[in-house]
Amino acid sequence: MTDYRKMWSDLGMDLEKHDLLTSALPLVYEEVYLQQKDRPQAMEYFDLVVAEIHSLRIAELVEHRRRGGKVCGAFCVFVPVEIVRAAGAIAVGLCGGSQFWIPDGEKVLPRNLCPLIKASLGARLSGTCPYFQSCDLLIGETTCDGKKKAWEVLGEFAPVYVMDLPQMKRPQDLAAWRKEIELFLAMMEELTGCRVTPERLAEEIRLQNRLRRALERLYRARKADPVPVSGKDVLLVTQVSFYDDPSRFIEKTEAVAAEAEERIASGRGVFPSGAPRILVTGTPMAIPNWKLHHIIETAGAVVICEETCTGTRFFEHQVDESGQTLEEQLQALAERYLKINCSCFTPNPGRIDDILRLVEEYRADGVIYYNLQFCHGYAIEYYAVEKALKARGIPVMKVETDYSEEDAGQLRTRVEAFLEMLR
Ligand code: BJ8
Repeated sequence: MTDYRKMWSDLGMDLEKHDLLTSALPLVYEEVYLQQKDRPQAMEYFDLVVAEIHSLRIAELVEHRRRGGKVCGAFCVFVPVEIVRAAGAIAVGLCGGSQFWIPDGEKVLPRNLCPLIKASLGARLSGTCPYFQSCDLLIGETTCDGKKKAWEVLGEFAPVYVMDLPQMKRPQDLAAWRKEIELFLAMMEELTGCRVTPERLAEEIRLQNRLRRALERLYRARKADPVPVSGKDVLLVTQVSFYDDPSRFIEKTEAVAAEAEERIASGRGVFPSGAPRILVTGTPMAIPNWKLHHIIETAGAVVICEETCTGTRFFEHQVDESGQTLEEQLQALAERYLKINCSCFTPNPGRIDDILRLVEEYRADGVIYYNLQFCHGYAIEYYAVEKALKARGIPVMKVETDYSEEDAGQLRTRVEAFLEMLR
């Protein structure tokens, strides 16, 4: 087996601390993933990705940089990765999903802040995340207040570029966002020394659209009853999409989707037909945050869709591929990305329409509203979401939680009571 310690040490990582982080993962993964029954065989690839999470892909990033290429990290699905790649760089998602990084994050950030932000900064500060260590540039964005202020702190430890995302969706906001993407393109060209041509950008737009369609295909399979693949497995696939090589990811995801479709044809499911079907909506779940899905799916229900940024908000809507010039392509990118319904927008009625549509499409029996602690945007938006769901008689429950296991027992009790009510 290859020894990656030299690679990690060359990346400036804290090896002792890193050992602590990686020693816990196999046990958790065994319990949450490997003990599931009758998983699609094609999930083996994703098991391997997790087993080698800090090695195989990192070696590719290191090699890319050795050849003079750049690596950019992003924290939000608003960052147009098509442009990053068209400029010759590799894009990786960096959102922290582990409790391990919280104490380091709290050294520089308030404790009463969203765990995703604290873990993301903690990952950088602790020197235990090789993805952070491999990045030449970190790309932040002005979404929630927590994130946009955290970039100022992060900027003391690494180069950070911030994209200014409008908070409304009026025509002038679209124009401003288009301009922002144009500035982003110029910055990327300067960083990499590569010109973004319409041909290269068209290629990356097509590739990212294919990636979106692969996820869409896998999600479509979840509409069946019995459901052919667990919510946990699909969540993992989506999480991996943020940092895997896009072409390889498409191939591997298509393989899981194809297997799921074969199962549907033969009526085979991973949960019994009639198991309560749960739609999860709310804040993203960065790897290795599998907490809520694990509780739901070990309580006899199945997660059939996520209206989150590690779910439909990431892959819905294609970028129009007909643009021939950079101007047209930038417009198409701006339009597509501004369709994402994050709670940082005011007002944000599109998200409610999405949730209602997805409940119907995926035949959900109930909705669990997943709110990371101290995420005010999503917490406040619950008012409107609950009202809309209740008006249609769709049961909904809100859970507010962090990355720790402290409230797992309490959460389980609440989820079980909700499922009991659905039955
Ligand atoms: S587009 S959801 S990925 S901002 S959970 S950090 S909002 S306090 S992650 Fe997000 Fe982009 Fe929106 Fe999606 Fe802030 Fe809330 Fe934390 Fe969040």
